[in-house]
Amino acid sequence: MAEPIVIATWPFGKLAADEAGKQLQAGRPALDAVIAGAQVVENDLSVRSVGFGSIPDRIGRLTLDSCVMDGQTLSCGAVAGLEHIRSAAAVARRVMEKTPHILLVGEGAKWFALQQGFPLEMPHTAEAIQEWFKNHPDKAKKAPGEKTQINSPDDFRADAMPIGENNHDTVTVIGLDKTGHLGGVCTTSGLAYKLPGRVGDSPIIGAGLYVDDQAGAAGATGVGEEIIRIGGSLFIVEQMRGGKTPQEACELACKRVHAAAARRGVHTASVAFLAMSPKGDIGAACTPRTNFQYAVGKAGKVEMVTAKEVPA
Ligand code: SD4
Repeated sequence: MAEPIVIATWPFGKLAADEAGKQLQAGRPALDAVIAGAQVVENDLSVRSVGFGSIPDRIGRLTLDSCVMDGQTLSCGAVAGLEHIRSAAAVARRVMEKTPHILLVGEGAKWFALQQGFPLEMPHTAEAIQEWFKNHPDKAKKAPGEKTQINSPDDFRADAMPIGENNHDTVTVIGLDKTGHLGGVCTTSGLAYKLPGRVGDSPIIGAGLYVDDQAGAAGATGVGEEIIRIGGSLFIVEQMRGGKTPQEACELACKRVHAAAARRGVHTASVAFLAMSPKGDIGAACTPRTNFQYAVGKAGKVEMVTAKEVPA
């Protein structure tokens, strides 16, 4: 019988690790436990980057991205750009279980969620609306009524909020259950003030998450474009399959991100990875100035750990 363990991104990952850890100790399957953990964060309105209450996109819409993956069967499901439905992770799981597909987006994802019995809800809190009016990039930079024009990637990048204290966007939770199976989930509202329609790494299997009992599991957080560019989570899992430890594999992924940035002549963005081997060994790493902390839940206790920064 395996010793259950759970890891989860950022300080709010503690909430997820607490719940998932309890469920793993009680003998629940890894996927059930990690999704239950992620839902605690999705339901916490004070968390401004996961689930309802999050910072909306550039035009004030709150859209959610999520994926789930089962390490035993490689079954997976995802939603992107999901609006007005509270638990993106639960809908992602339904996509996995009830359809032959992996990813549903936008209106289609919402239609599917409604058809599955999820209620339509208002995602904004009063605080989120006020904050959006105060801070969103177009409001700050344009005169009233002036049209927003996006002509180059820099027009958006310059405005995007850096990853910081209030923009820790994704809860990624990975767990090993008593039967030795791995499960993972990633759920987020994406980058604050993102362009409408923008999808990050979090609902992309292989980018924000990858889970395979035979090799290990990995998840990501940070600027999703840079994670997608290197296929971050699958890269880490394949490194573990090839014999690297979870720590070595996460550090190699950061080096890939640095190399990809150098090839475009730009500074490396904030990204962070965490990983778990099939036996429950863990690792994590991030790019400089990311200050990536993650929660580790084991034997009924949860502690926060700061990840190693990998220099360019
Ligand atoms: C995204 N990876 O949408 C997410 C955001 C995030 O810390 O995790 N930020 O790109």
